[in-house]
Amino acid sequence: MAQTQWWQRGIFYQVYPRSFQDTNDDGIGDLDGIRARLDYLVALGIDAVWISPIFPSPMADFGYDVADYCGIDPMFGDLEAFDRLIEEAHARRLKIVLDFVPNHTSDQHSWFAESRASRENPRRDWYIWRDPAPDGGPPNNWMSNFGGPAWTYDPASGQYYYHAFLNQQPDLNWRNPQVRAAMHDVLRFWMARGVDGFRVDVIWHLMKDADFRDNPPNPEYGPGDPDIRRFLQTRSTDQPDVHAIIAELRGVIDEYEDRVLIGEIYLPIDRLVTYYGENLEGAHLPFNFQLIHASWSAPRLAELIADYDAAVPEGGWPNWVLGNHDQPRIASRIGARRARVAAMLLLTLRGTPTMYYGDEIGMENVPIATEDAHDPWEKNEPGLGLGRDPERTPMQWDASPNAGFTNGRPWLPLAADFTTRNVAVQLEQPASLLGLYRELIALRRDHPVLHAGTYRKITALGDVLVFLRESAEECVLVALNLAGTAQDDIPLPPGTYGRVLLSTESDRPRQERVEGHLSLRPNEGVIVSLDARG
Ligand code: TEU
Ligand code: CA
Repeated sequence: MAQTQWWQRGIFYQVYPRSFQDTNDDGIGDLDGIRARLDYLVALGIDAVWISPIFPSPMADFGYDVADYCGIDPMFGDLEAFDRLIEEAHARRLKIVLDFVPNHTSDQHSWFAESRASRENPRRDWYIWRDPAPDGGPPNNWMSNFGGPAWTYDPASGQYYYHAFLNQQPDLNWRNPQVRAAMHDVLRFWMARGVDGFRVDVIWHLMKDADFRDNPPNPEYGPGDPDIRRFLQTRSTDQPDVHAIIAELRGVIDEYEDRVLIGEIYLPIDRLVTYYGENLEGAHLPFNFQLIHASWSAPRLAELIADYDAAVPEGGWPNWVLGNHDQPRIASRIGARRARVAAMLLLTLRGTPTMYYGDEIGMENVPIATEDAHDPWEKNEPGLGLGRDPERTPMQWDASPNAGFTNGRPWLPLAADFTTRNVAVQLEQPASLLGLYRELIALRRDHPVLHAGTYRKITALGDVLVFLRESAEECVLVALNLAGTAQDDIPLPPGTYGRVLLSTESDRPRQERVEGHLSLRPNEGVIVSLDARG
């Protein structure tokens, strides 16, 4: 087995800082709160914490509208609080990964204030300004991801500026070398402070068609779809020249030792894997969201896992994401029972796993009425179920008021079930989802084959997904029953017998010997160590 990097062996855990832990009773999580919970993360067994944006921001998109890349929003703390967090995390051998949002700034960023001041301003070209179409309308048909046209008219200077997201999030012009240099310095600023890497927001958006040609219509667009689905984003995103930009970012990352570059990319597999770079000079980990969009059946999962595993280029490292702050909770997508099987899948697949805070205790979407929505997407395109507040609710720590998240009024409501579904309760119950996550993580650490071995698809037998992880030292079989009925006839590979290392059903005996066939209960997943029959 070749020497692996920490970001290949390890497990990433996303913290949405507003909702993790509040320490000053304003109802919003903060950096001191994350620091106060580091021991929990150590006990869970994760290796790296990715923190969604904590920079000064008017919070039009909850921090994804950055007004100063080299500061901390007072809501979250200050640079001293950040340094304390880094220091205490590193003392526990935890890595800290920040969210870098290079595609757009806040409209309150001083760069944009200068840029919009006049056509002659030296920073005019730092953003994307275009003349109106002949009829006075927007320069082309590009739509905003959060509804409506992606162009906003500036009457003072008579031009439109481009924003792939809110009009409070103007896109930077990455063709401008000054923009690139300024943003490279931002990465250096944080790495010099000890940051271990970055998750790069919408990295596939950074370059747009140089001629700003229209996007083609999307033949699949239909009623109930958000505006962004009207057109295929073939001109506004995923341009061939983005890879040179990313290679430059990677060059900056590589100026420091042991840092990681993760790219957020929503694209089909064949496009996604181009973000490793032709010669692996791109992102270390282009986020793989296949499990988020998959229909949860064994044949479908077997197919997409095989497709992805085969598409990752030689020398590139795979990764898997089960949830994030933009997507419905996994427990709500597939149900509580199968969330246990999903945990086993995430932690036994080949590739770095990324977990989303609260998924380890089975947190579910919390219904938020449109009139109570915070998420601008829900406000702009109400009632389509697009809102992302439900998966951003406060972490459920214990049964005390507000789940131990805050002594104030939480910015989003707590789940109704927090007195029974919380960290404190589940830490006491080995059979809980949290108990299972901890065992899976420990197993992944103790059995290097689970993070470093090859992947071999065996088959999808009915609704049972079966695969092997293999290395020179060990061979492990994973069998996941996605059906609500028992499955009795899962054959072991010829000439082998197995010992059960772990089951999602806590009362299944460890080290149970299996010969010939494996029996699974409804929604049961097992990890079996295989040996040759002597
Ligand atoms: O998300 C990018 C993105 O494409 C999302 O709009 C996604 O498509 C949507 O949420 C539904 O899947 C990133 C951030 O993760 C998100 O929170 C930000 O709002 C967005 O970029 C703008 O920075
Ligand atoms: Ca706070």
